[in-house]
Amino acid sequence: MMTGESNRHHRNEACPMSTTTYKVSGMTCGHCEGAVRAEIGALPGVTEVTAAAGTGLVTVTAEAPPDDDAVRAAVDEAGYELIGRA
Ligand SMILES: [Cu+2]
Repeated sequence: MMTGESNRHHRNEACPMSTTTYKVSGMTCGHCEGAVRAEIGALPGVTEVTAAAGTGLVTVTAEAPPDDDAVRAAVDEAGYELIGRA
């Protein structure tokens, strides 16, 4: 039996999505979170970004593990500093 093309992505081992958490310094409010989310979210392959000013933690969901240098550049572009992977 054929499976629908639209379902294929969500079948466990065929799914390459990865989630990486980074520590970012300098975020103090929701605007900061939004700026970081927007910049990282524009990187190729990134599907979701969550940012928490309170903890400085930024979680990036992408089709493959993100390039740390690209994430650092995006965070820098937003006006903050990437400390590293959390
Ligand atoms: Cu802010």
